[in-house]
Amino acid sequence: MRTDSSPQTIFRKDYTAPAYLVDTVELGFDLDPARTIVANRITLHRNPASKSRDIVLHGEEIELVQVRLNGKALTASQYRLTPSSLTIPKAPADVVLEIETLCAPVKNTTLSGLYVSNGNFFTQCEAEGFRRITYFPDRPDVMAKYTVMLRADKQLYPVLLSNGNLIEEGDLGDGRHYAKWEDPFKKPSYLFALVAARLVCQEERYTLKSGREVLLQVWVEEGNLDKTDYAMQSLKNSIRWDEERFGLELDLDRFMIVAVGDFNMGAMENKGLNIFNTKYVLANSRVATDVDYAGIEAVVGHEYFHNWTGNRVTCRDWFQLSLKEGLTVFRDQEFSADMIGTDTGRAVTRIDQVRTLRQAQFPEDAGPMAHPVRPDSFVEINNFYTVTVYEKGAEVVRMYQTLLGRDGFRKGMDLYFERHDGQAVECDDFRAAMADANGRDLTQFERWYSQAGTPVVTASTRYDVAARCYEITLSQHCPATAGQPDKLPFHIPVAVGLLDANGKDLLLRLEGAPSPKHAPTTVVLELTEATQTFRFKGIDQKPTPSLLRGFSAPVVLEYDYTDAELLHLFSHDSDPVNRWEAGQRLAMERLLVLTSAVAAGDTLALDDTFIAAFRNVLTDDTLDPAFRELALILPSETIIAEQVPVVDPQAIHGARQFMRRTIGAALRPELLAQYHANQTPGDYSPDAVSAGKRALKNLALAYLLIAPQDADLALARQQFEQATNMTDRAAALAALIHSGADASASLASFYADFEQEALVVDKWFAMQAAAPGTDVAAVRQLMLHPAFTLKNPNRARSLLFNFANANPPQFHAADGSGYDFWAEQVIALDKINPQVAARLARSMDRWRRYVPALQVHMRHALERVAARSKLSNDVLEVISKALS
Ligand code: 0A1
Ligand code: ZN
Repeated sequence: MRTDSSPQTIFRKDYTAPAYLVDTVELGFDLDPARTIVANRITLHRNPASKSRDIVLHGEEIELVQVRLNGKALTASQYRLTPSSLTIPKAPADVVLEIETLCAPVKNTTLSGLYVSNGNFFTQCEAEGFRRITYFPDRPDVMAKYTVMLRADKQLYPVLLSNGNLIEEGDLGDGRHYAKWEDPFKKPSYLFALVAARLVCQEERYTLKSGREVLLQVWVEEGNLDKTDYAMQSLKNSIRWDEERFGLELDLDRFMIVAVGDFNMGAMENKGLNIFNTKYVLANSRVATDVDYAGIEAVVGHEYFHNWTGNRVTCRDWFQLSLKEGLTVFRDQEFSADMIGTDTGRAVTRIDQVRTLRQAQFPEDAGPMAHPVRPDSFVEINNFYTVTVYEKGAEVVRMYQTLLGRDGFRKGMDLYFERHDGQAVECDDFRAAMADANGRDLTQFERWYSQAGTPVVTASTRYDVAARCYEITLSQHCPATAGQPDKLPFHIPVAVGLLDANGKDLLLRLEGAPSPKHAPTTVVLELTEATQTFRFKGIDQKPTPSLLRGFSAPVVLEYDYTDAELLHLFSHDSDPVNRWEAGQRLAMERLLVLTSAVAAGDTLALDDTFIAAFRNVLTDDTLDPAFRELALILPSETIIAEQVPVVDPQAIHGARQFMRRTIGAALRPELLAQYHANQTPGDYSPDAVSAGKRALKNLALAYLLIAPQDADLALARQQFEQATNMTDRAAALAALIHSGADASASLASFYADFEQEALVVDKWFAMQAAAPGTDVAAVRQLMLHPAFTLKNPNRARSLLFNFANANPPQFHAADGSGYDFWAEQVIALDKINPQVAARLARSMDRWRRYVPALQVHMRHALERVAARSKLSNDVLEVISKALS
């Protein structure tokens, strides 16, 4: 919570080295929910890189009992204590500090620091949670070796875990027991973790490629042991993959994953003791969908990969967050793609990444919270765990690989570890390793880290028959963002191909470039100036350009495609990402026309050419079902909103619904045929092929249920009742809810069947929240349901976030009631959990783009929140940036 009236902005340029470095940390915990005693013994030495002789320790919401320096208790006059720090001025060069503090984990609803969830103790220290446990220089460039002694009641907390290796355990005789853990690796405080809990585990001994054996454990509450197989399998796959792709081996003898029901984010990479949101661990076919399974694989991979990219090499300061996050997201994306293995499978994962960027990152980059991948300032670091730092950061890393090739990228990675293992470094160090390992100048590439905003690349082309030459001119500009009015050109890899009239790829020979023995069908053009022209030689007919293949850079690509060219690409492009993209462009053009027509009250129409193109892809059995499903999903209302000058959410919703309804009616026989052709009988398996079939089948069902005939409703009800897995059951229920037909009986039976499964109850709330038939009053009603609570982040997200972000027509109700509700909930959540409140606050980011009548209500709601006297820094930063 805010302690003084104006929150401080922290600037990257103000970085100074720590005055003291820590060698060892010995922590003793006497765990008690209401009164935990933490004894902390640290050895420090003065940092030669600093002139200061003051030891500055961070501390928040903890009670200091005593502090001893080199064996002597300090009196209050010998240190300075503020609500957020403990400073010992003019300290000697070598120091042993012994600090005793108290905290109350059961009262900690922020889920940062040491907290209680369902009666068990957990910690979350990234970014600045360790200071809520003990006084410490809580910054990532202070790395130390930790030994941890845990003492707790044996009955209540039979399992005592911390980082590294268990070196001792035993009974204390008074109903309590202890466990001592030692982490052999130096680490920053944000990677510290402990768990004291009543849990059980699935465990396995696993042999690394080197022959060394390690112990793998997945810890969950009793009753969930039937849901740990997939997480364990994903962990083993991750270990193997990192050995094979990057030559990186697990450096510990023991690696643990622990699931917790109350968690602010997805999971956390604490050294050797990853703590996970249950959502990313627990799965079986009864409760988890294909999307859940994919999420588990990705997040288990992500946290495991952090062991090298984040833990062995960490960040110097939090401005460098993308150094570990962008790189680790890229690694988990590559892992998921490799697990599928096929080219189209890889492309499907790539398309999903592009959708996320457009849905969330492009809007962020164009809104009031826009920031570079490496931000220059922040008020609250927790607000910067963003799609820009994570997903755009991963795109930046991907561009190195696109520019340097897979082998070149690997060389860069090897050099990065050779230089920086055990260090806390900067994004620039990663870029330098990539450049030096490949003898490349990547100076200009730095702008991807320093400049915010989504670059726009505009292409124009010219075909010269006589010269048999095809010219592509690329220009770039980047819109202004807060504090960055003018941008310099980026170094942008633009992968292109050229299709002939039959849809075949032409062999490409780029003028001025060395000609390889075999001419390629895709070349990567390097756009580094404001405008550049590239010439392809020996082109005998005017081709259709396939630009930005594989989405080779996180940019908006503008090119004046004709409908005929897009149809050609949609039927033939050998690059599946651009094939999908052509379909999205065809749809978007029409959606924009329809949106205007709805707003103007004109009659709506959709051309047969478009329907025919969709029919062709839907029925093309040579294409993967997973690809067909993606190709047939229309751009979301959020993505459409980013394309119009002034957002009228009702018009967008009306346009998109009209298009879906028209497709559903026109393609009814084909949709039904695909529905039946893509059944997955037999035992459930979450593999990509089966999941793709289910996705296509369930998309067909959704289209059929937009304006359902009785037979369609019967089909959905039958699927709902007879489903043998959650993917099909949930899809049928969602389709029924969205159809507008009475789904109350199905909703009730679903709830009754799954009320013991928290993650399924989340789905039950989420589905209702996102349905266009659910208005504010209905959401308020759902909040009164006994299973609803604001205290559990997953539950709060399932209802509130889905309403605010996935139900535009109701959230943006004309009377502003959605915004009033939003303001109330941001305020209520902020008292419990500022991090989660600040995320909900972000739902209003784009308010200035809406029609004036809505803007008035939105401003009013924002001001209502801003007027509160006791806002957290988290919410205050988001709201003030929105209003500024
Ligand atoms: N480093 C984690 C994400 C994470 C960040 C902050 C947290 O609490 C405030 C928790 C988790 C990851 O990238 O997975
Ligand atoms: Zn991460």
